Amino acid sequence: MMSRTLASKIANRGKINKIGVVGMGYVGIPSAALFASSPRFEMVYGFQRASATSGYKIDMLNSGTSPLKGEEPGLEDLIRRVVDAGKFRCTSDFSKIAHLDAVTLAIQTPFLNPKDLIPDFSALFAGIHEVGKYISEGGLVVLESTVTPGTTTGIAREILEKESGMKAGIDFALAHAPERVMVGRLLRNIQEHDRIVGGIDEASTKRASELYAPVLTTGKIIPMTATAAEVTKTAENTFRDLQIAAVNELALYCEAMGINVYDVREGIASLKEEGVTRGILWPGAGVGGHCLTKDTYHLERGVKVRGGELDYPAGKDSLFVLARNINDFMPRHMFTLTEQALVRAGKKVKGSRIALLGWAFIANSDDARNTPSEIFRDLAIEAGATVEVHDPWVGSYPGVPIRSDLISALRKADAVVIFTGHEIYRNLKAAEVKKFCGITHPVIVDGRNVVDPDVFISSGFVYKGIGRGDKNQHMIAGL
Ligand code: SAJ
Repeated sequence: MMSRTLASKIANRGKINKIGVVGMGYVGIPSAALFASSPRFEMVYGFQRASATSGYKIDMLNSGTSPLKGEEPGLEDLIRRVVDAGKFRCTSDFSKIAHLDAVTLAIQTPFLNPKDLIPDFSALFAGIHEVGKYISEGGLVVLESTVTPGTTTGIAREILEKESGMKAGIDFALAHAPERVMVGRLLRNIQEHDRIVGGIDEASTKRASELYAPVLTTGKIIPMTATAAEVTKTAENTFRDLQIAAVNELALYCEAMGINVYDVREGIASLKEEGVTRGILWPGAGVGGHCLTKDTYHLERGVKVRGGELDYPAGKDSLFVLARNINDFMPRHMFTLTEQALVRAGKKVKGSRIALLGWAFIANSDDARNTPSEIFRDLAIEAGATVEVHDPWVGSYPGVPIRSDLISALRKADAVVIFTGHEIYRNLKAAEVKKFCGITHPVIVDGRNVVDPDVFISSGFVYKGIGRGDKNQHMIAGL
């Protein structure tokens, strides 16, 4: 039964006109731009703390420029359009929230220590405190960040009520509507993916649905409770991570059995029939990013936070955490393959020069959050190698010099190790790479199946590839 009180306060406010988006990142920027481009809404404010690390975004956005590098089709134009139209403004003045009908929060929720399931909600809570200080009666607050199930109806609600002196579900609406974006297709994902909308009560779900409906093109609203929405989001990423772990384990088996995992994958993927899908994903050098690397732990923690009785095989690890461990193992496996290949070339890791191609966690993007490349680089340096990192998109990274010039990264390399599937690496020419390495039997280790092993092998390379058991023990040409 809808609580009259909240519904009437929302009705008094009328339609949502003015919106705030807290957190100008990969989620907040495209969301704010789409809200602002909708004729349904009058004005959108993007809220960004004027911090040393991210404060620069405020002026950039207000000059109509996107701070996000990497290919983001349509985003730059859209930002320019809504800024020129005076419908979007970025600010660090959170007091403006007092005049807004709805505020969304899209702030990172990393884990401090996955082992003990301790998340770092400090940035998110700081944002929620700011919103709580200024949210007004009949207003709507939506968490878009991925959070531990139980957070919206629990700690988030408590902070908002304490700061505002009002009651969620009575004086203001509160919901969780998780982001489902991927870098490289941010705008499309927001418009085309169905939107999970989970209110703490019906009135909140209804109000949040009113907020998102205008920016959806093919996507539709899927209403549910706030906690079900939190589980949906954490579980969909956990399932993806599990699928990737399954094909990574298969790749390791194929290497041991001397066969090509990509043949097997094609075979498995060919089984198609009504209701029978074998959604097998792609093996590779590891799983990075801000989502799959942590959402399993949010789901695991949710079971603890919600405190229900869990009936589970005694002493057995969580399948989901095991999947995390397998995917975290892949960069280590890349190191083992590199070590083995150098030995085949009569060398050791110690004293060798390694060209690490790809620092971003995903192809054709500048996003290097939790990149698997870092685990490999640390192992190689620890073992006494010199590592030159190249990436066409990632400009800089704390403590890691990144070259944008491929030739200088390849120069005098004993081994070339591919970690990211950037388009540029799909066009590597064996003869050219060999020329820059300047040796007879350079090593190449392919973590994304982007090069043709036969071409490189016949050019004298010592080749290793994830899942390429059919090639990893090849005869070395010219030896
Ligand atoms: N990866 C593989 N094999 C694959 C797919 C991905 O090794 O077959 C690796 C990628 O190289 C990357 C990592 O996994 O290092 C993550 O890749 P991703 O394609 O999952 O990209 P994300 O993490 O940006 O996007 C995921 C998506 N979640 C799902 O599809 C369930 C996206 O829809 C979410 O919005 C996003 O997480 C998020 O923000 O939660």
